[in-house]
Amino acid sequence: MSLKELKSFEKLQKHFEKMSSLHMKELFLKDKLRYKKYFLSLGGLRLDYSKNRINDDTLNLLFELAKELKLKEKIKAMFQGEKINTTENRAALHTALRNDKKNPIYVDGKDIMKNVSEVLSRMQDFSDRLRLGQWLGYTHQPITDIVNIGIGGSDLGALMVCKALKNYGHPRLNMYFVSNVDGVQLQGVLKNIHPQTTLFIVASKTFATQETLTNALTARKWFLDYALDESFIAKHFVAVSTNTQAAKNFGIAAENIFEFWNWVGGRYSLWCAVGLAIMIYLGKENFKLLLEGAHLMDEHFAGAKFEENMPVILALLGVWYINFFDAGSHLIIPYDQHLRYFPKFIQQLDMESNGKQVSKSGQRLDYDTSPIIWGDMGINSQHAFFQLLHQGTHLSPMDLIVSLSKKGNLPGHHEILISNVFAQAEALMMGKDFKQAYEENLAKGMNEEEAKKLAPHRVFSGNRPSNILLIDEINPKNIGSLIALYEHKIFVQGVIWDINSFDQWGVELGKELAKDILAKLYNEKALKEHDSSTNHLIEIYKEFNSKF
Ligand code: G6Q
Repeated sequence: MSLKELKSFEKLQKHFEKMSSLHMKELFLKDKLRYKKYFLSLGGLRLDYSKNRINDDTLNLLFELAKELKLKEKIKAMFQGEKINTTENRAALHTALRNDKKNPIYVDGKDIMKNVSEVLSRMQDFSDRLRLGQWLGYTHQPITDIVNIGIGGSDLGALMVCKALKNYGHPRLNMYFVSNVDGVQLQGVLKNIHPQTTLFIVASKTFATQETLTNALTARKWFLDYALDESFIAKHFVAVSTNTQAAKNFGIAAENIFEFWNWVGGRYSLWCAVGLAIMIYLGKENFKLLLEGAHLMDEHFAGAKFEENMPVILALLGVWYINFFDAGSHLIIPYDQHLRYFPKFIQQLDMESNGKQVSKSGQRLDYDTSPIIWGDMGINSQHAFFQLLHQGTHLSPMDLIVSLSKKGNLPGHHEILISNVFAQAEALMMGKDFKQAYEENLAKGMNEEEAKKLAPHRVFSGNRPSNILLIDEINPKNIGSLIALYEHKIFVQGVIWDINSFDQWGVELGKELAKDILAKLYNEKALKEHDSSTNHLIEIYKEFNSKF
């Protein structure tokens, strides 16, 4: 049965017809307790979702929809390790990676918690030695620079967390992340580091990703050109992978390989060995707090009733806008400089998970799924694309994220930051009508004709939804909770849309074609026929570079 045929969906459709013409201003006027009713907190996170185009009926119908789709049972299935990633026949058990009670969780009849603990303690031992200056390079010098080579899920999570928690980073360590196969990125990093004091982490779930292996091979050559002896590689290269054999074949010593498992999706993997860079930089205690924060959100998600469940509410609000208001995008707008990579991280997490067009059973869907996730730093965006958000023709719901704590900020800066967050949300919701704009123009000294002419350009329709997510302070525990909040929000939406949030076939086709085109660029035997435009472009490239 399609989502659209469900009883609760039909009821929501009717309800939408009423709600779509209501202005939030009126809802606030009608219900004095709205600010309090639509507010939740958990650990160091507080969510104000009162500035949404909803009332109690909306929420109740959305909860009914979730119940009709057996959300509770599906959450349980994920936590218990059922193979919910059906197209790859795998569980999706990132929650097991932060299962601090270590209660057994079974995959194929085997308790996976033993392996999780073992790898975690190897990571702890390694990062301790490195941080204490006991893990030495081949000339007996402590490591000062860490280069994580990986892409997508093997890059963005570690990069985002290391940037977010820079204040907790080890003062001796410089962290670099290389993902692009455009050599400019790696060259830029190599200029700043020295082979004697650098550790490369080659992070790749499959250990078959062309970009990562190319960058790793170039880094290896750069190292050996200086160090001259292959046996020194063991002091300067470690790998993170589910494919330990491929990592060994690459030349990484068995004791330098940190394993993870196919039941951890790439974009959900920062909690295990893919987070090695994080653990080295922040230390094992802070890594533990990151896991604890995520675990707190896990327990809340699995245990709280829908009415009080942060990920469930965020997800259902998204469904409300995407499937009823036809909102095609959703914005992630952090205001704290530390969170500047957060939109990029959520972009992958959401769009790779829920950017799907068929149901779990392979039926073409007749409703929209993942919105286009976009966003950037709030203050900067206000001076750039916020124009469209206030006065454009698209409805783009958003999450505005900011920390409450001003600790460590420059005097007077944090207050300006906060006042902008609150002001934006208010302006988006309240807007400004023609009468207000006209009267303001008159007050500025315009004559009636001028005031009337300019007024439409100064009208803000308002009624534009936003969630405000307040983080008490940017610390490892709260960042753990924040990431898990979005992981679970995305899971809930996947359940509502009946899609597999844990595969990513969409990234495969381009990879295959690129390999074939690469062979053509080198005049090697290629297997595929390409279209005339692609063949033309290949010829242009070859001819252009034949001169060099
Ligand atoms: C994540 C995706 C994808 C993946 C990269 C890198 O969920 O599967 O972003 O992480 O393609 O893959 P490897 O880790 O296998 O190199």
